[in-house]
Amino acid sequence: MSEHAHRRAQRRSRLRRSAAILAAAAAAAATLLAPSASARPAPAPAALAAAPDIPVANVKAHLAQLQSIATANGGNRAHGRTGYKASIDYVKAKLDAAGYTTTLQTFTYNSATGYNLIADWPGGDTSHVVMAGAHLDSVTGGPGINDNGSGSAGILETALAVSRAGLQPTKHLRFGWWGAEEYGMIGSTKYVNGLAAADRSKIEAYLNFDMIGSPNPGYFVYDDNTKLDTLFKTYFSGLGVATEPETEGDGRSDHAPFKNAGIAVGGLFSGADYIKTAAQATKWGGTSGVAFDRCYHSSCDTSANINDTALDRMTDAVAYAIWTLGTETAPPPGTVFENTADVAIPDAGAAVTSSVTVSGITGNAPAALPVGVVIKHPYRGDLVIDLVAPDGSTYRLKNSSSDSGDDINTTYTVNASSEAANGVWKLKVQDVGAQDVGNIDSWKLTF
Ligand code: DTR
Ligand code: ZN
Ligand code: ZN
Ligand code: CA
Repeated sequence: MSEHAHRRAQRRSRLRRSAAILAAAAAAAATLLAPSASARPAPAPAALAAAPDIPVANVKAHLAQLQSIATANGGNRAHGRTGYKASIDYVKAKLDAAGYTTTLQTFTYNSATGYNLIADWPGGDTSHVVMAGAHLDSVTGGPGINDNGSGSAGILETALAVSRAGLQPTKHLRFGWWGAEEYGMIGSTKYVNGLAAADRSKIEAYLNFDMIGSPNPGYFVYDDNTKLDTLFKTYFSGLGVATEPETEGDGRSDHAPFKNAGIAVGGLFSGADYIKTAAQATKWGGTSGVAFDRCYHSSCDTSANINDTALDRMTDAVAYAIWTLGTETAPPPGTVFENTADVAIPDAGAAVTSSVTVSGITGNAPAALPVGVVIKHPYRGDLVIDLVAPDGSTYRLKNSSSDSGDDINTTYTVNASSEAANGVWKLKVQDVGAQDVGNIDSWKLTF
């Protein structure tokens, strides 16, 4: 038997004796120990001002205008048609009058000129942008009042409420109305791809609102980002309205190009041509066995094709998100982002990871980033440990060795100054030695 194996054998018999003693003690203490919690979310944002109620009558007035525009322009507001440009002109005029800095971005698609409208609210830290967007185009077959006049009017009225309040956010607020979404998110893709990398990384959150007034409504929250998902779920739980994750797939609206660019995305959706189930009708009211919007992409998607309660609730949720995110104050130095969930480490097997989502931190991570690691393992020499930054860069914290000691409870220091602070960081652990097995107990980053 090799010296190494012999030492392990001795350690194992010592461990068996002490394990029996420990087991008895653990049984007594087990009722006192709380099971390890899941990852601790980023610190709750501290909103400096409460969001106002958005008058749904104002939102409906915008929808009436968009309906009139469609009626006057061949029954639609589609890309490349006169009704779309008239819609953009309507929204832009409202924002110019309210003090926004507006930019009309043109592009060509299917040999027709398309338009994006970007509106910046002057002020706020321009290195931290909170953005809300909605596509303004309809299909050619109808006026597109729910799809997507509802989202367009909802963010427009929220933007006007920001102006009425004279809000002075800590972060920079930006709103976008996209062209040619119905042809495959053409306008929003053009916008994102046109951003310099530095400008892209300044967008801390993009919130998308596409169909938020469906006549047989559901309340769906995009589940792409924990913080933004939680923000909307918190709002709706305050109303006593249950929500469901929006699971129709990432590529279904204008948040897709933002997500593909690594920007945190969230949003709300009240349903399209899918059928409301009996359980959903019990939860939300309305009619089961019928589509959330029977007029999806049809000529009957008119101003009569709106559920006012859904539009009201959804638009108030938009305002809540804009006010909360827009007035967040940066977390104080020494903010801890921790994951306390146990993760089993397979013996001499594949690496495992545990994640923490860092948000609200300005700029890059520090040159001396403390990484606190707690691992339960009877032979820590088996373990190789890495820190993985949001962009995938890997930093070696510990190599394997012949260290036969128990457990790891160490704070490593990493020069992570080239890494953007915000995003999903991972601890990656691999057990590379046969026998002896353990688990990640918790780990944390301190900014
Ligand atoms: N594709 C959108 C409607 C749509 C369908 N599923 C989802 C999910 C999330 C947002 C939007 C949608 C359109 O027709 O504009
Ligand atoms: Zn559509
Ligand atoms: Zn849409
Ligand atoms: Ca092992």
